[in-house]
Amino acid sequence: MFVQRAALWLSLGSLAFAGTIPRDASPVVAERQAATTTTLVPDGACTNNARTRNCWSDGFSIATDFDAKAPPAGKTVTYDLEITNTTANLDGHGDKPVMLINGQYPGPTIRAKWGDTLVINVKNSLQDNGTGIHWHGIRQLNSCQHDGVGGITECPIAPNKTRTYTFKCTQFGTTWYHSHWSAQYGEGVVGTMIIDGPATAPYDEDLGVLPITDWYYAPAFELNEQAQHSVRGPPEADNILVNGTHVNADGGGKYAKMTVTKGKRYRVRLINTSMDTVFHVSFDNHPMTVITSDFVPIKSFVADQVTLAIGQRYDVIINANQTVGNYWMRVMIGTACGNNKILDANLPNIGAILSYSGAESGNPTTSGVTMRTGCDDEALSNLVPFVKNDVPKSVVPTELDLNNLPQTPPENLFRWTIDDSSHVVDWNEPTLEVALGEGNDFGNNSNVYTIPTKDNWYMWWIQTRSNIPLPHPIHLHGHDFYILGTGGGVWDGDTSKLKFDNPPRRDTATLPGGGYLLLAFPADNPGTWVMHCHIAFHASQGLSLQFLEQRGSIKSTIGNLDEFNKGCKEWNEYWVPGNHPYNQTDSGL
Ligand SMILES: *[C@@H]1O[C@H](CO)[C@@H](O)[C@H](O)[C@H]1NC(C)=O
Ligand SMILES: *[C@@H]1O[C@H](CO)[C@@H](O)[C@H](O)[C@H]1NC(C)=O
Ligand SMILES: *[C@@H]1O[C@H](CO)[C@@H](O)[C@H](O)[C@H]1NC(C)=O
Ligand SMILES: *[C@@H]1O[C@H](CO)[C@@H](O)[C@H](O)[C@H]1NC(C)=O
Ligand SMILES: *[C@@H]1O[C@H](CO)[C@@H](O)[C@H](O)[C@H]1NC(C)=O
Ligand SMILES: *[C@@H]1O[C@H](CO)[C@@H](O)[C@H](O)[C@H]1NC(C)=O
Ligand SMILES: *[C@@H]1O[C@H](CO)[C@@H](O)[C@H](O)[C@H]1NC(C)=O
Ligand SMILES: *[C@@H]1O[C@H](CO)[C@@H](O)[C@H](O)[C@H]1NC(C)=O
Ligand SMILES: [Cu+2]
Repeated sequence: MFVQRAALWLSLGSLAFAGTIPRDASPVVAERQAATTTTLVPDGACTNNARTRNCWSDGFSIATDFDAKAPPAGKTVTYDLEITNTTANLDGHGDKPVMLINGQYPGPTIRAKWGDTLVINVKNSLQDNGTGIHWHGIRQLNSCQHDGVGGITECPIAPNKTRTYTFKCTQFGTTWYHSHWSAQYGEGVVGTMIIDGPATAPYDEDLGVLPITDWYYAPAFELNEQAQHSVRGPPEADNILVNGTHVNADGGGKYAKMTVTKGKRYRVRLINTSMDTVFHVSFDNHPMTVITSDFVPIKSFVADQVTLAIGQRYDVIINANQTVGNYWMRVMIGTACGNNKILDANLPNIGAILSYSGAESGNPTTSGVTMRTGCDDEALSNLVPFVKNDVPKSVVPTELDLNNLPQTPPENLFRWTIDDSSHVVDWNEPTLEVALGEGNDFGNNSNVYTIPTKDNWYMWWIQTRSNIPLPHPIHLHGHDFYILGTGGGVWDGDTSKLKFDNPPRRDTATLPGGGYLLLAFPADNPGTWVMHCHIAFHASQGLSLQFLEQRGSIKSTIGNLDEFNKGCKEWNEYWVPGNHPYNQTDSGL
């Protein structure tokens, strides 16, 4: 083993510090404009069934702008999750150390309905790590203390302690949850979530979640230490898992299998839960009707294959109208951005089996479309939100420069920067704690950007200035962002070419290698929200920042802080300077 977890703090001493005073973004005056052009307003007689998935309940349907309203007073749905340090053999290659939720991979699917309140008790039964669970893509409207990010919205959960997360499901669709504590999600601390609601196209049955991940045989914390010292990151992944299972290069293990009945249409919820891999997905002979991107319902479109960047989700409908038999579901790797080693284990690009009831047993023999190998997102022109919202053209961009620091001996730590500062969080003093007090010292390298004015729009021009041309899947907490433009090279500053009219909106979008990404969102959710690259290793290497949104309104809107305060008391008792089994060697995210 290459244990070099000393001196991050010493090395940080030589970084360019960005100062402790948060930087203000350019203010804009335009109000958020929820366009009211949709007409579908179902009445009580309109119920959600196979032919009317656009309906939901009285006054709520697929035409509802869920950023503006959600059904009131749903049920309270409770889950208990326990994280343990154990071993598992998921692809037949042999046991490896993992950290699991309730002893399973992926963790249990959390399921609730639009408007319900989730109450999730998370117990940390690891001996030697903190933890914290982030509910990816959940807006956490007025509940930022439940976002689950150690050092930002909470102190981590100390070993043998429990934290209760409580939040309302204001959106519906498919997502996942994962540890946000250092590289821990790569150890297996991942699960899926379904919030039932209306949909933009009809289907008969819901096959549920289909999470796809890259899979490494070495422990993620070990890989993360390697990544700290290398530009590209750690060694390449060894395999993929589809719904928690796959075969390995030597032939052991098994494929996930979905069983369908001829004549029915099925919803499948594709989720990329990987550390570092882009996936292209298809079903032989079964084109997909795509109905969501992340949580946002879109005007449905038909595709032979879809591309999932890290953290992204697509819900698709497949029509079981082919000859009864077995068909491959294919997963191709975005080889243009690395991870080619997976191909050794997965040469025919096979992901799982789609099997008709009544088919003979045995593996499929079907062939499929030529799979893409690139790393760009789906074409933005395909991702048209069903509920139309426009961005005011008066919004002014604030530039965010993405770069990296030179590696310097002897540690040769590799660090990404935003505006010359590599993000590091302080687990003992989360941003939310500072924000609720009077002070302005958020710590060195806290990468805080203030967005103070309620309902004003803020626009961000993320520009690659590094000459390492890797694509970065950028993920924002607390909001869906609107994607106004993206491309290679340096943006020319011409706002007239941007898309303000119902642009794609979602919570994760790819910054093209060497290029730029233009995002906007309104300040309508007081709190502290991190925006980071979702490549686990890049987040560890500091590629993130946080928005401090409507600071003056946080205390009065987020309500009960008992769990937050209890969590910090317990963590501070556990994580005493100089007295913990391992040190923080990365950003902490
Ligand atoms: C997991 O268990 C191993 C020993 O089996 C131990 O070395 C390691 O520190 C444990 N990790 C955590 C996070 O508890
Ligand atoms: C865990 O917490 C429980 C309840 O607080 C306590 O009884 C138990 O001794 C603790 N176990 C360890 C290993 O600290
Ligand atoms: C994936 O596995 C889960 C748990 O076994 C199951 O509920 C789900 O239906 C599977 N997904 C598909 C698409 O078959
Ligand atoms: C999905 O694909 C992207 C490619 O951008 C990859 O980097 C990312 O880590 C994958 N994982 C998730 C969780 O989507
Ligand atoms: C099967 O369903 C797909 C998707 O709805 C459709 O495009 C295709 O025409 C159908 N094929 C047959 C043979 O009905
Ligand atoms: C923050 O950076 C300044 C300037 O380099 C340094 O003097 C100070 O000790 C740092 N503070 C902490 C808490 O590391
Ligand atoms: C953690 O860092 C401190 C110095 O900051 C060092 O004394 C200690 O040995 C380190 N602990 C481990 C487990 O590496
Ligand atoms: C978490 O535990 C793993 C061992 O399971 C260890 O390698 C890592 O350093 C720990 N991280 C921290 C920050 O304690
Ligand atoms: Cu990245």
